Amino acid sequence: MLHLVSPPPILTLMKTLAVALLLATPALAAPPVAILPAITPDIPAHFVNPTVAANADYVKREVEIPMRDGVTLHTVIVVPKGAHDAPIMLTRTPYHADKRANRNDSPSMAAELAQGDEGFVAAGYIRVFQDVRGKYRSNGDYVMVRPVRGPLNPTKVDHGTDAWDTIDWLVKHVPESNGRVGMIGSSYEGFTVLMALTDPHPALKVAVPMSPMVDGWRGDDWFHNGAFRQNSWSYHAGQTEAKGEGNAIATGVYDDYDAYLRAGSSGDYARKYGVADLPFSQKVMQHPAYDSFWSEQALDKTLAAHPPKVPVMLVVGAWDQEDIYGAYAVYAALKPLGVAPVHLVVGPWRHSGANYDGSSLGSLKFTGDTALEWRRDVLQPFLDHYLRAAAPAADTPPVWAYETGTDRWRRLATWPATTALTPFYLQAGMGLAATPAAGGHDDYLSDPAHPVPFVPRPVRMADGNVWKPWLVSDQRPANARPDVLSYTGPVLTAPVHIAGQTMVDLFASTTGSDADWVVKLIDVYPDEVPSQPELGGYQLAIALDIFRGRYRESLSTPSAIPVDVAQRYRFALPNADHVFLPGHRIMVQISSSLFPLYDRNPQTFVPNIFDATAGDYRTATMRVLRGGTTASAVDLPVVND
Ligand code: PG9
Repeated sequence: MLHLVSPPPILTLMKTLAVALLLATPALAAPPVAILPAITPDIPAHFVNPTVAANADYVKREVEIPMRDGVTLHTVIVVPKGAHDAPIMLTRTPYHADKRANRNDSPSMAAELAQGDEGFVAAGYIRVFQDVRGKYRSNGDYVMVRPVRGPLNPTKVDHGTDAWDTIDWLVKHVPESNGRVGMIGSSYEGFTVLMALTDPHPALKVAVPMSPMVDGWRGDDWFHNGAFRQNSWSYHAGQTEAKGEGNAIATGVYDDYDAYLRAGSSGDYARKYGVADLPFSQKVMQHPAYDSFWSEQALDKTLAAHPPKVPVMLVVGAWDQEDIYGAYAVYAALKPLGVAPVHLVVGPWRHSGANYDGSSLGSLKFTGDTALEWRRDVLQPFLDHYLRAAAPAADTPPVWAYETGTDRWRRLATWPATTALTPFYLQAGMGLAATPAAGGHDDYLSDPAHPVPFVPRPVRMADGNVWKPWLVSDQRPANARPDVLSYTGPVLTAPVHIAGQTMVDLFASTTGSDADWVVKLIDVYPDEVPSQPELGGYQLAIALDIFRGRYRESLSTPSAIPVDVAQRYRFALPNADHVFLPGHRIMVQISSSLFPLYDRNPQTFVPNIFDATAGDYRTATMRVLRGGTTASAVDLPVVND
């Protein structure tokens, strides 16, 4: 046992005196320089944790790959230990390559990389992530979705050349590779995959663009049919305030509905919170219409003009809340040309949902992990087929579509499954039927001071739990509003299967001189759903979109709507493959706002809505016509199974 014994008080006193004497006598003190320890830096220039590195089943290399103009791009290469003759999967990202290659700090490559990469790890692939030009650790200038070389990009470089130079370097400098490269990525990363196809390196053997941004005006990130998606402002802040990650917009207002409404026009919001000074915000505000700035960078058109000889699998979610347009547009552009195999996969997913767990979305539950099913059963054999010399032929479906409603994957020969359209006409008494009504109209007052919220308030667009599943959120709150018309068909006694794009054929007038039209095709569930009671009476949007009336005659040249004169608005809703089951009803909701996701239409024609002033925002009576030569309808792509 240890006994602690205090020293006798006389000894303690002597020691204290000795120390005091030493300090008080300068002649006896050591020179200060001699006793100070040397200052050495504690952060090494480069450090790889030797324990992690030794135990890991992979090796991570960081390289700066030179492009043809001398700019270097930061690239992270993750190689399974012992790999040889391995394919390379490349992702080019504006979202921080170091982070993309590091989900967890783990000695296991599968745990280190993202969930969507698990199949590649199991298959022994080399995984590569690269910061695009100008972002994070890559040099050069960042240009938002840098257009292809040409009128909008007079430089010698674009994502096509950068991908080419990167692939060329990889196949020459990664000795474990078999010289075959695939590219994969979602959204912006899907856009960079498509851009690589504008100038494909011969070693690029296969491409998988998921939810790619293709046309920022028609129906992807920035506008839908001319209506501006206001969450773009916070995207500009995050992406372009700095080379690394920018800041969130600090509005000091919890409810986005209030923040946007109080600011005035969307341009006023951008000016109020400083993001209008960002160069890309200015470009957007200078190009509100579908002019050459947008149409010449629409990638479906670029690729159709120079179809790549690389097999492609386009992937998109049925409820993709960010880029629901592009994958189908590229499929429609490339498939008929027959230059290389083009496959389409549509899962019951949100934006980029293909990379995560696909067992559910919002209130919807599926029969299994649909995303894993796709990655394991379709994607991996498809990739192996093109990336491994001795892989067996893959039986890849031309189109693999998850039929919602019946909840099953289906193998289709092509998309859409039909081009025939079956009109469902708006009826008196808020009905919906196969034959046109006799005539008449329904009116509502659209008040820009009280726009229809796209999700129930308080609206928090930055909250992923709100944002990611919003397209499957219950539409009953909108249905309850007096400024939303809801036309509902009878209870179905037989299934109605649609597979394609619903066309809106709306005849309407307004007391204003501009107007937005929001149309939602909805599956109304039975009053009771025994297997999932909370779905009783649920109003599930199958396809919805907004159309800015000033573009009814020309997408590039807006024109005022003549007051009180019926106009025809014909536009497509996003694609859907859905079965309205017996016991359900089909509903069409029509309204004039979807706020604050979309900016408000002032309902007075002004040259540029970003510059609309308070006095321009006016209430208008909207009139939806039924019957005769102005029989409003939704034309459904009904499939006769
Ligand atoms: N939807 C995002 C985006 C893509 C391209 C341009 C702007 C935004 C994304 O998820 O990457």
